[in-house]
Amino acid sequence: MDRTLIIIKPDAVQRGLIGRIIERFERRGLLIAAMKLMQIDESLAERHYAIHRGKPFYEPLIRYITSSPVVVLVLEGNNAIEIARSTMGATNPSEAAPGTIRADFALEIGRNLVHGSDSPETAALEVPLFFDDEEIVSYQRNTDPWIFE
Ligand code: DAT
Ligand code: MG
Repeated sequence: MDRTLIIIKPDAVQRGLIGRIIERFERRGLLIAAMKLMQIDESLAERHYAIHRGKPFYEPLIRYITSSPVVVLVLEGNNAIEIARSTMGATNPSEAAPGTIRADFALEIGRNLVHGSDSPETAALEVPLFFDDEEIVSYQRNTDPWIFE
C-alpha cells in the first residue's frame, strides 16, 4: 500500500470545498489514514516547499499556503500517489482535465485548491512534516476486498 500527503489548501477551506474535495478521494476508494485541520506556519511551509525555493512563484506560494487554515490528510491505497494526482488534475487548473478537482473547481495555478505528493520519495518526506506516527491510523475496511483485488 502506498501513502500520499494531501493538503486541502486555504482557498478550498475558505470556499467551503473541504467536503466535496475529500469526497472525490473517498469515493475512488482511497483509505483515509490521518486527517486534521491546521494552520501552516512559515517554517513548515518553507520545509514543505523547499524544492521550489528561489523560483519566481515561491514567495506568493508561501504566502498562499500560510494565509488561512488547511486540512491535511494521509491517504492509502495501491498506487495512492498517482491516483490522488489524477483525481486532482494538472497543476494549472486551466490545463486540468474535466472531471478533476482542479478543473471542476479552480481557474488559476496560484489557487489550485489541493496538494498531493508527487512520488514515493516525496511522500516519505512530506507525511512526517505534518503527522506524528501515532496520528496515522492503520485499519481495514469491510469494503477493502471490493476495492483492492
Ligand atoms: P503540484 O502542486 O501539482 O505538485 P508543483 O509541485 O510543481 O505542482 O508546484 C507547487 C505549487 O506551486 C503548485 O501547486 C502551484 C505553484 N506553482 C507551480 N508552478 C507554478 C508556476 N509556474 N507559476 C505559479 N505558481 C506555480
Ligand atoms: Mg508538487
